[in-house]
Amino acid sequence: MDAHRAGARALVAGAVVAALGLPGAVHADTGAFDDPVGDATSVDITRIRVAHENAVKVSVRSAVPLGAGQVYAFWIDTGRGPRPTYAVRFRANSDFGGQLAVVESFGQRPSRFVRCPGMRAHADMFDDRPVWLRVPRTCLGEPRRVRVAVKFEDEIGGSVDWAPERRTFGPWVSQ
Ligand SMILES: [Ca+2]
Repeated sequence: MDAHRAGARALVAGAVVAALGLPGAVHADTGAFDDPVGDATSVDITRIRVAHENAVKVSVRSAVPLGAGQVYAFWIDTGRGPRPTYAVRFRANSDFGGQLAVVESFGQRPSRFVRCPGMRAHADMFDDRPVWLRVPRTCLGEPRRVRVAVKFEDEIGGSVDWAPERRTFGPWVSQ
């Protein structure tokens, strides 16, 4: 075996160890659920993926291109009882405020806002990437598990698509 190949094998072995988890490695869980294609017209969610790591990252695939006049709304439930539900709304290709709204339920006005400088979002009409929202766990009060609901709305055409269902959360995703 030449030195180059031996080095490559050592690199692969190192990658496997990292994937199996070393002491102190971040445990992570992911969840995904599908939404029907064609259940809405000018907005149409097809798949939601939730990764719960140091941050909660929600990625949303869509069957139709993003456009102006659309609003992407996310709710993150952090647990039963007094643990809050957070809500974030943004538009494609627009400035993102970096504030999490705390809400009692779907459709209610926020009771307060949480500043979250590490929060990031992506929604670009000029690329094919999913719309995504990334919220550090520290901003969410370090929840043990989360579940997510997403609504895409076209304010011009009036088309609305919820995932998984109207005012319904998807499955819990533990950290
Ligand atoms: Ca859909």
